[in-house]
Amino acid sequence: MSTKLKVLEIFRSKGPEYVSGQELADTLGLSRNSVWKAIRKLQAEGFDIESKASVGYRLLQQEEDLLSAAYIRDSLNFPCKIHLLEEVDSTNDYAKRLKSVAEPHLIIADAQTKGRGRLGRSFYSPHSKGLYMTIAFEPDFGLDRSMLVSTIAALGVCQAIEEVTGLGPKIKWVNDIYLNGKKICGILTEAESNFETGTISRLIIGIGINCYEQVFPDDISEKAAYITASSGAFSRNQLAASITSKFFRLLETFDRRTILREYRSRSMILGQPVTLYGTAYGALPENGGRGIKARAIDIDDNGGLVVEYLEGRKAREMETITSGEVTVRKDY
Ligand code: BT5
Repeated sequence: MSTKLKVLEIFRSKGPEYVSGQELADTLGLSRNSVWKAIRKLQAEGFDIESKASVGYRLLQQEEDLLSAAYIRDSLNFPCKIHLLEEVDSTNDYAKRLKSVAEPHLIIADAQTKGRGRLGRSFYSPHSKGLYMTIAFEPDFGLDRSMLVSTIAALGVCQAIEEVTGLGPKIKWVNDIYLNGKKICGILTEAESNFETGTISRLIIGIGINCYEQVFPDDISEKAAYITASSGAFSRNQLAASITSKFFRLLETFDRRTILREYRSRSMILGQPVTLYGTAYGALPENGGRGIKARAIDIDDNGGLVVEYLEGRKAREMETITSGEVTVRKDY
């Protein structure tokens, strides 16, 4: 971690208290001049650091949790091109427009005007209230591994939220993240394939997290939630960096057994009565579909959901599903 980030961490841990330059220098084992330079850099990046003669420095409570490409870049220990945008249609669409992603790209926007969900749905993405990011890269693995990418993304996001906020989120298959029974995050995984070679040329992992207090539109107000009421309680930069690091680490080690074990232990639907929606089961719930009743039994080795049908033609049969929408039944 760079000196700048270490200084920032100390400020965050001290809250409104001042820290003297000497204390910073002693804690970090550096000269006061190095500490001063780091503080100047942070100020130049927009961090509001107050200095008081013969007392020290403190980080003033930011009205907004500012996004900083420099902070994120310094937190990652591998090359990654970062695009920080004030507003964009969709970070996933921006990633598709990039000429090359031979080196991984991370696109983060403070707001999206056309944030997308799965199955043609939209994702509400207001200014400064969430983390809307896309990781785009060229995979050096084939289709077999790509099946698990969504699973890995959901797991990485959970681990990162836990690391940065101390909270324990759950996963609703396939990759919605829930806190206290409400959705705080959605993930949209897209791939561009090369028909000639039969390989995937680009993977695009879009992650939207409701970080801070916000008023949700009526159609989602019952099911959506945010992580915390106070803006600045944690840093979106730290969360973005942590998600990116964890995602690539899980992908690189690709320890299928460990990944699936942890994914299962974080699942909020295993063993539960659920309703399945999607192409094979009629219309989606928002279009009046009634779906089909089933029980969620397991997650298979490719991240598919093993279900036992509780009604219809296949009642009492088991099947693995790989797409669609699942809701936990409350009428049970
Ligand atoms: C998702 O789809 O939840 C995937 C969302 C991915 C969003 C990220 S943001 C960065 C990147 N760029 C994009 O354009 N997208 C990605 P799905 O499981 O289909 O859920 C969509 C449904 O969730 C909607 O139909 C609403 O019911 C609900 N929803 C919409 N906005 C929400 C929000 N902010 N929080 C919680 N639920 C929401």
